[in-house]
Amino acid sequence: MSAPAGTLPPSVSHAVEGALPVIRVAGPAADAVVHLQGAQVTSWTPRGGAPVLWCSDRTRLEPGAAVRGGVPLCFPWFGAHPTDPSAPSHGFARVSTWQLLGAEEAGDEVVVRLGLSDDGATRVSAWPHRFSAVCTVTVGRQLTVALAVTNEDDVDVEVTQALHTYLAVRDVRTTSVTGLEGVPYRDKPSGGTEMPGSADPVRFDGETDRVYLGTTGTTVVDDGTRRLLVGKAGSATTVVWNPGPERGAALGDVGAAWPGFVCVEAANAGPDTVRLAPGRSHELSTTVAVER
Ligand code: TA6
Repeated sequence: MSAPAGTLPPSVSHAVEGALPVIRVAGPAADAVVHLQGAQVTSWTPRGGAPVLWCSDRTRLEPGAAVRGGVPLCFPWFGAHPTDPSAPSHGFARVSTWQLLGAEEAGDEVVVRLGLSDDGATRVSAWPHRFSAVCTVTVGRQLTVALAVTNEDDVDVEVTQALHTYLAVRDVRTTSVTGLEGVPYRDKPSGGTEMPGSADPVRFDGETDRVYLGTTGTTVVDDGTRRLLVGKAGSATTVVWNPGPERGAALGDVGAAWPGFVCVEAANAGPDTVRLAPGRSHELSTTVAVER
């Protein structure tokens, strides 16, 4: 059953968390929460299962503050802005208010679409271009988040981006991430050192912040109690991040909770930057599914 924006299907409702408006989904196959700020999914729980996404219980639910957890959208730049240190980390999209475009039920899935385009503030930002973006969240037995961006400007634009998924794990110190074996990576904690690929899965014994370039496949996160499959499309970079104890303690909205998550991010960064000619579009997406 489909419904235009304004007339939501029965499984979709408006609510408020802290000071932020959210969309709640209670679908046949899963429940989810999607914030209008950042088009950010903060919760996805398959029916009969446990929550899959980690979200800080200390995060500030206030306009303009980045929410720590779920699936933050990093756009139009990933990480620090390359030339403007005063520009917000991971771009302005995750702290912008998106418009609900519509929601529909399709079989056992519920699809929510949100949109963002340039405005007076973004046009004087560190990325001043005209653009339109649509985020499509599909809530079902798997979660899909897709970010489609169109260059509405009359010059070529460059975009770096990520779907910065926080996955809940029992303890990151006994968790492995497979699917990146043999892939060289940039090691951010050591200043971006180029590291050779490893034959082993990624394991976590301290701050881990790795940018794997030229990656297109699925990764598997195994914490010993469940296996999460993280797929992606339109993405050439995979980022794996956990702050570890010291950096975790320095982040007010993480603190002692740092062992409870790992971020596996479908991204385009560094040499995998997306270049869009006027009128052209690009879609980045990620899927998360529970294997067992
Ligand atoms: O994706 C990893 C990363 O870029 C790390 O370098 C780390 O700082 C993290 O994202 C969180 O960034 P944030 O701006 O949300 O604190």
